[in-house]
Amino acid sequence: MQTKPQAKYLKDYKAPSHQVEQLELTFDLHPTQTMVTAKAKYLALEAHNSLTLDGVDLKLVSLKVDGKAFDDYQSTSTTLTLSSLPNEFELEIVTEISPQTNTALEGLYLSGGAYCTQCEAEGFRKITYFLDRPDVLTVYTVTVIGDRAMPSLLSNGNKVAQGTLEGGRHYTTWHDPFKKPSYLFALVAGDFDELKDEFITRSGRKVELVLFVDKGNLSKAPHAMASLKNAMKWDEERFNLEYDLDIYMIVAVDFFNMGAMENKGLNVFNSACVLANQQTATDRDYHTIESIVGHEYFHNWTGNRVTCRDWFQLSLKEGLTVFRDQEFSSDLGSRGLNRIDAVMAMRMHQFAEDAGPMAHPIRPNKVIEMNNFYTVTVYNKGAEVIRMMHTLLGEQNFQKGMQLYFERHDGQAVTCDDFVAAMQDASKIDLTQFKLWYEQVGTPSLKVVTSFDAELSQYVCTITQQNAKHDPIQSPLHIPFAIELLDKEGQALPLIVNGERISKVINLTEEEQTITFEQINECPVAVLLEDFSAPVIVNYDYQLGELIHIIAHASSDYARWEAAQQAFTLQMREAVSQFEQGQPIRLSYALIETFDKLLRERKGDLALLAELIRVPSFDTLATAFEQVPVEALNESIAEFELAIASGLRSTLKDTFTACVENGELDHEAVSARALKNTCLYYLAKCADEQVHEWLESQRTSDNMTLVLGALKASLSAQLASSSAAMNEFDSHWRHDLLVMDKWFALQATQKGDDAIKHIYDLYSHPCFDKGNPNRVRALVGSFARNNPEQFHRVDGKGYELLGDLLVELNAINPQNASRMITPFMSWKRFDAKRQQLMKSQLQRLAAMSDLSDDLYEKVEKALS
Ligand code: B3K
Ligand code: ZN
Repeated sequence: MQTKPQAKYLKDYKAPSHQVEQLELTFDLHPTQTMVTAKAKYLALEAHNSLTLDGVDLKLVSLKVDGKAFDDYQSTSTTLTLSSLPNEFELEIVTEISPQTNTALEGLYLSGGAYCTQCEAEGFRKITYFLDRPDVLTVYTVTVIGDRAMPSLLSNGNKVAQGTLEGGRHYTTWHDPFKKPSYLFALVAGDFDELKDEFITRSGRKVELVLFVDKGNLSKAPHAMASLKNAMKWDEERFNLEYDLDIYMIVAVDFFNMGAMENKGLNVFNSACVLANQQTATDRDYHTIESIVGHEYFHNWTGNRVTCRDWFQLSLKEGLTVFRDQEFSSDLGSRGLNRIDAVMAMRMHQFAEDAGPMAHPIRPNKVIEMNNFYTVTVYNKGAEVIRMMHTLLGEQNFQKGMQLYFERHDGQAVTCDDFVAAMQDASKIDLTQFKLWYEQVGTPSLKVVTSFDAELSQYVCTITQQNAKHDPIQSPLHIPFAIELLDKEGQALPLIVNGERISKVINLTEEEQTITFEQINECPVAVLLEDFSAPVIVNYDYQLGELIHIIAHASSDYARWEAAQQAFTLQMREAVSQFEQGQPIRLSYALIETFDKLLRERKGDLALLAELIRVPSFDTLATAFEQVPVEALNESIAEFELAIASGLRSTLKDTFTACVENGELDHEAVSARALKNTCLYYLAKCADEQVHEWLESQRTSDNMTLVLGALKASLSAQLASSSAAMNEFDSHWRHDLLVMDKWFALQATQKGDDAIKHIYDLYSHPCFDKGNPNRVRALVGSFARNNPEQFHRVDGKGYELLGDLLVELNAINPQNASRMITPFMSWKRFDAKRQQLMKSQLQRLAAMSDLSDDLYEKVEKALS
């Protein structure tokens, strides 16, 4: 490894040395020689006569202080320090940058033919020398100069001037009246199609809405626009928050490291999170687009108007904004299904992160590369922490807290403590112990023991908290624990404690707590941690019969799904030991019967039913084992699926036929398609002529949800017809790279010994490009995630494939490389052989002389 990159610590936070009064930026765009002029007024806070600015990969062209050339400065590869400065001065810096060669997609870069920027977290320093930290806020005026072949020259705020220049050039000037940190700066220049609309705010102001997409994609923009308008309305109604500028712009680009970015008034989006029509996008894509458009819009208040003091506070804006986007999706769609989605992400990804070498609190205290901390812990667990506060305070008090937070901090850069203080002061609920959630590491667990005393008519529940072993905070947390007790008929019993009726949510604050429920005349079935009321693991010895009772009767959809997950996990533990003893694997008939009954009744939400009968993924089931039993798990999943397919064959067929969908996008049609696809997935495993017909008709339909459902079913069942079907898809969709990503993702799940070779071959497919994060994630990300059989091959070829890619990506795009390394982070959870194989890939990376900080931080942690 090269010289060790330096870590930053939360405890070392120091206020900035200077304040920036205003910033004027001028960009003279050129693919390899863009000139950036930054003129700013600096004001020393306290007595400072030197100023250290951040700057990376910049060519310094000129530097002036108060209009005069200045040479009292020193630079390193990441800083520029000016000395002997007056207290107040104007600084003009000209730098030269090369967008075309910027493959890291951070700072100013070219995506297709368009210029765009990504500055969060620390990309602004790749544009000009500046105090590139979130607590330096200023007012920006930006002039963009470019070729007239690029009609749109965009930046944040409102357009204030434009005009033509010599040599086929023109310019536009933008002014953003709201003070902002540099990470929210954006610039876009290109030739786009525009979808225009408007929104009238509650107070009657007209806001112009513009969506910029690649030429020819206009017909795929209306869903994102509708989502934006829904988000604007929802934020007014639920959070009392109105938009503030006169224009809101969204630009869709093809090369983007993540989903989207909330730059003030000018969001930049990954085109995959904007473009949709029913021929090219699945119902899930539609849902994702709505939620991401909402998320970025909601940042305008939670993130932009009130921002983070330092990057350790990232969850202040991300946890809160994820909570808000989850609520938005739940208010507009199905609350139960949205909760299931959120919990699946927690279990599958966040619990794994918590258990691995990258485990960190939702407010991390040590960071090498900030981009490595846009994690499921900061985002999703952060959102769960906000949700717990919401549960403890209730909607009304929570909204009072939000109002106070904005009253106190609008226009400021603040900390998570400031947020909790507003919640506490507004609600008068003591959150002192609760705040430990910001520091604790790893997933806490709750051991639950219950007993029933018929004579006393009491049901006693003893709950013991245990912090994760690697948690520095070894003391009890404040945990809202929701519980429901079901009687034999499946009715929810009133919860009576000390003679008084209590609510579902119990406050756990001690290491061990005993709750005695009174007036209970028969042993109930307990629904524990209902609605996933806290991000914890519950250990309780459920019997299969109890879980089946919950599946049938619990009052919340979430709890019924959760019981099905638990039932599968319980069965999986048995299956794994059957496999290890060389016995046949069985799935309980009682569970199959339960599913049969549910499918026959077809009550409630069909999409929920589709989720309920689905065997959990390899990654989800893996979390239930200390050491992941790869072969046994793969084998058991396959056997379970086969058992459901054959045991429920005629019911699945009846269900498939009964699910009529009208091709629309309303919840009913979406749910019907979801259940149809789940049925087909199973049916393909024992396909007869009729099933083949159904597969063929879905595959050739003009609805992408149905097409993909059919393809996935055929591939998973390894039907002979699937290879021709895949080829046909390829030739049909080659012109649409976002659709081809679905094809790459499916290719990556192919079984059989030549799967690996197949992926290496696909690197030369005309649509594939290692520089495009969407393509890489579709093919290799999906391989590592959704093809456990091949990825975890004992000959190590799967690991080698990922290792090879990481070596290349390290040079092309370190952020993407760092995301793709995730599967290796859990190497210690596998058997000795696989541990060795994964470790040697990590060591191979560690030995690289040009290892990026992004990968260094993870490799070092994984190996230590
Ligand atoms: N704030 C951005 C994420 C930036 C990631 C930088 N590596 C998108 C979002 O969370 O809304
Ligand atoms: Zn966000």
